[in-house]
Amino acid sequence: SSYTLTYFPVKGRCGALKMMLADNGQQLKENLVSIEDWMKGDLKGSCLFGQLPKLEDGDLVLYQSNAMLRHLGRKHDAYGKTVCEASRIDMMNDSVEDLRLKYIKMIYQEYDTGKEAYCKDLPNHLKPFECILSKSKSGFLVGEKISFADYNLFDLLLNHKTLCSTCLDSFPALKSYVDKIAARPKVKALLECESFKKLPINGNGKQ
Ligand code: GSH
Repeated sequence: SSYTLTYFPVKGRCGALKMMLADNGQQLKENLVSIEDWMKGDLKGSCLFGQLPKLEDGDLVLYQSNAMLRHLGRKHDAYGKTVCEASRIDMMNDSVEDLRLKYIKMIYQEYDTGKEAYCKDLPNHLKPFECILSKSKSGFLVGEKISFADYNLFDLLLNHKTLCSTCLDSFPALKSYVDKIAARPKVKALLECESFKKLPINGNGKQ
C-alpha cells in the first residue's frame, strides 16, 4: 500500500510522519497545496475540520497529525509492545504536542517579541525529556524500540536546534538522542534529500 499526504509546502506538522514512513521504507505521495490554491476555499471546505494535513491510506482518510502518527505507529510497529507501553507512548506524545503548540504560538504570533523569553524558558520544557531519556536503557522514550513519539520529539528538537543552536548543550541525553536518530540510515537519507531539505519549517518563514 502507499500513502498520500496533502499538505502545504512546509515541514510543519508532517516532519515526524515523513521520518517514520521513510524509516520504515514506505512510499509517500505528496500533494503540495499552495496558499493561493488553499485560499480558493474548495479544498478547505472538503476537509473534515477545515485544515490540513490530510493523509490517505487506501480508503481511510485521516485528518489530525497526531492521529496520523498513531495510525502509522500501529501499522509499522512503532506503538510499543504492550498496552501499558502504548499508553506511556501516548503520554509522551501528548507532552511533545504541548511543546509543539507553544513553539507554533511563538513562531506565528510573537516571534519578534517572544523568541528570547521562549528560549530562556525552553530548558524547563526539555528537562523532563532529558530525565526520561537519561534513564532509558534503549535510548528511546518508551520500551525497547523507537515509537511514533520518538519521531515526533526528534522532529521538534531539530526545530529547536534551528531556533536556538545551543539549546541542547546542557542536555547530554537529548543531544545523543538527536544524533542517534539522525544517524538512522533512512532518516539520514530523508534529512539529506533535497525535496525535504528545501521545505521551510514553518509557513511564515520564521524559524
Ligand atoms: N490539530 C491539527 C493537526 O494536528 O493536524 C492542526 C492542523 C493545522 O493547524 N493546520 C494548519 C492549517 O490547515 C496548517 S499546519 N491552516 C490553514 C487553515 O486553517 O485554513
